[in-house]
Amino acid sequence: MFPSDFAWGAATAAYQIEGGWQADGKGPSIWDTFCHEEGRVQTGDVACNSYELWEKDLQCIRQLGLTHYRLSLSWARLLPDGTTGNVNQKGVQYYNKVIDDLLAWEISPMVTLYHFDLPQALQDRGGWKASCIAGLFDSYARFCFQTFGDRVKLWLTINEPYVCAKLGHEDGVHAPGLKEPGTAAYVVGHNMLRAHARAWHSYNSLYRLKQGGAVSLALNSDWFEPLRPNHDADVAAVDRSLAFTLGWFAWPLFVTGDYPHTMRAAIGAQNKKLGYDGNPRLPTFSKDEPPVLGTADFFALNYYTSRKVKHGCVSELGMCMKRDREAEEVLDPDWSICGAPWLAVVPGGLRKLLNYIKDTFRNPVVYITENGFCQAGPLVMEDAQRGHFYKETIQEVEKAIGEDGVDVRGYFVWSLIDNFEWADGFDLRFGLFHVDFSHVERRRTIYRSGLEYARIISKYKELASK
Ligand code: GBH
Repeated sequence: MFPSDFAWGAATAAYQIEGGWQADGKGPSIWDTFCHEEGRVQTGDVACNSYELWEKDLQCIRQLGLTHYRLSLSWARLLPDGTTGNVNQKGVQYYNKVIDDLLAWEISPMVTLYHFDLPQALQDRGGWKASCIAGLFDSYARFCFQTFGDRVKLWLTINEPYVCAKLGHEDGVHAPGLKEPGTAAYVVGHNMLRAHARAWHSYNSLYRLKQGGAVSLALNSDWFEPLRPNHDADVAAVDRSLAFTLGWFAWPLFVTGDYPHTMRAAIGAQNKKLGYDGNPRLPTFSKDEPPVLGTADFFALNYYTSRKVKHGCVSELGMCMKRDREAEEVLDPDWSICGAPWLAVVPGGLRKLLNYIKDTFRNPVVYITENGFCQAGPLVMEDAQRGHFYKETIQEVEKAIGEDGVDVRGYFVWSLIDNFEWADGFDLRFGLFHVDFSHVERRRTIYRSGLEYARIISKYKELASK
């Protein structure tokens, strides 16, 4: 049983669906730059064209019977050069319409301020590696609270700082495509926490009383288990894996105001082994800045998959996060893999992770802000396996609430519609609706799994109303 006010949602992100990359005065973002680099084929220039076809998305949302819709704002559409000195009114109008339309149908928006698409103008000033980004982000956040906060009550500042930091600045497979292993990601993660905290404090002191909303940020994490449960080294590797993903951000926000000890110790140990005598790599929070501890009004979790881990032998690697973590990920052969090679289907891992969050991060209110399953290769509209996945996953959430007492308030499927899946372009399809990218109309057609999700929602809504 789910409470009658449980949030049943689906999620998208601006760059992945909107297109209109230079429509009506939008400025370029780092993803525009990245995708236009020579050698890359697919771009989000048009994507699902939601900038022009928002009404079609609204129809999808209504067909599913969602109570909530999670979208992100394109910073560069609102503020083309990233600063509030220059506001693009056409961008404001677009998001006003989206928000008003949702509310007209009694659907609550959950709005992410930043989902990977930094204005290029700010990248040119050092991007997330530069300390000044925290203040710039805070101004943008205040602008959004001021402009949309009368109607938006659920805010996420940043989506997946882990992914921005690591894939964008360590591995270089996401924009801005930097490959600076073992250093930049820690700086970026740090600045993202500083930026988030500043925005939360702004909301808290300037808007909370009047607007009455809640502000958090979305953290992604897999669930980890030791490959050999009786090996202490594997158990310690699980600890490190959780510390280097979820703990990296959740510890400062929910527990101590600082990074997990495990993380500091592991990085310190590698610095020693490497004879590295530069900076300590993992930054320290300044006492002169607004505190990070306590700046999340709820816990927003993006969960996709699980891993077995074993103590890693990494001496052959140079300085990098993988070496710092010293944990090798192993896929359990019993877990099936869906369309993406990284996505092992493990619905049960979600319940375990939810329990870990309850126990470790002081029993917070939790929203599952993303969870999904994709297909690749030939199109399958009758995707029974995926429908089954949603059903099973939601049952795990139900048990986490009913049997374990985890305070879960909402569940959002990634994603409403097939979209631009970052480094994988349009080849991975996560949507509840198929999008025909070969035609200008970008026709949306519900998958069987979309119908299944709609059925699940209506069943639980009915149960809750009795
Ligand atoms: C989410 O990240 C994003 O928020 C969303 O925009 C995206 O569309 C969705 O996932 C689906 O991918 O290729 O082996 O390097 C989820 C966390 C972390 C999962 C990076 C994929 C890449 C593994 N993602 N990971 S690999």
